[in-house]
Amino acid sequence: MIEKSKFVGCFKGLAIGDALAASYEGGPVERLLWRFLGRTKTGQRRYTDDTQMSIDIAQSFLTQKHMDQTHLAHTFAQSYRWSRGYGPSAASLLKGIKSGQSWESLNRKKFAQGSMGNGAAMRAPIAALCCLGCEDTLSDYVHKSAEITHAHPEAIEGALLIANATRLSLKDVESIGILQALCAGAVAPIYKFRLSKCLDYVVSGKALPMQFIKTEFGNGMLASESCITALYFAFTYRRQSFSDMVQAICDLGGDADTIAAMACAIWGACNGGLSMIEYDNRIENLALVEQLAGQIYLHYQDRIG
Ligand code: F2R
Ligand code: MG
Ligand code: MG
Repeated sequence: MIEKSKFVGCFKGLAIGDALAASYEGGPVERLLWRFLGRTKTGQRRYTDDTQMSIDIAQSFLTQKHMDQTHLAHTFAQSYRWSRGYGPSAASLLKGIKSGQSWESLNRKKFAQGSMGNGAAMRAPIAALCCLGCEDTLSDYVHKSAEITHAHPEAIEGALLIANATRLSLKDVESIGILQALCAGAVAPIYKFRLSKCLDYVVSGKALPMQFIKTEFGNGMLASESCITALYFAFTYRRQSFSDMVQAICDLGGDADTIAAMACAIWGACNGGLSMIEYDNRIENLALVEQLAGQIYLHYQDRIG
């Protein structure tokens, strides 16, 4: 049986990583903007779209008890606020849903195959939590939660990779075993290539220079430019300090909040939430995040009897 602390660590890790790395995302304009938006009135670090959409997945699951794409699409749309820093096509899709259009009519409107941004992968750890205990539903659940906003096969595969890495981390599978399993199941050539390199580097245990990590795995907003980067950090730092991992991701820059959200969720799934207590009063709404993780855990307990 998986401990509750691992569920809490996964969800809190996602929110903490997102909030701490948000001011390192993007170029000078985005960083400057976040200096004005990045704190609550009481001085806590604000989280971004990564955490908000993860909260939406949790709340929709806890209300509906199963994957209901229409309900989830409306939950995403109702939570949308420009000040959370959503991706541009995600923002216009969510505004379209809010104005009464269906997600099915919008998710291939801007790009013929749909968005291949990392916006589905960034919330995939929480989809994985919702499926623990009946894991044969995981692929379908992640696919359906992703395609509302991200129909492109690379966005969906990125979400599946992050969800499966989370699931296996919760179960204490060793990092090499997790990466081997992900390599064996990879479909898109870019993921096969980057995963096999990631496996080699994690096996070698050597710290890689930042520029090299950027060239090998990417640090951009596409799923293919950020998911393997997050896996590299999560498994390289698995037995090291959480704050050192977050600092390294901030130093890498680019899509730092999202790489941190995914890596920190997996780190938390491996190590549990106790080592994150120091952040409790420093990050917006962590009590809600912890409460949602606890409620999802109750469903897991019910399922496994
Ligand atoms: N939006 C942000 N940050 C704003 C600052 C970023 C900065 N300008 C920068 O360039 O680094 N952060 C949040 O958005 C990311 C998640 O994005 P999501 O939800 O995937 O959004 P979207 O709009 O669907 O995709 C992002 C961009 O990817 C490119 N793209 C997507 N699909 C494409 C396709 N089929 N063909 C070509 N390009 C495609 C577009 O440029 C999209 O705008 C996270 O970082 C989150 O923190
Ligand atoms: Mg974000
Ligand atoms: Mg981001």
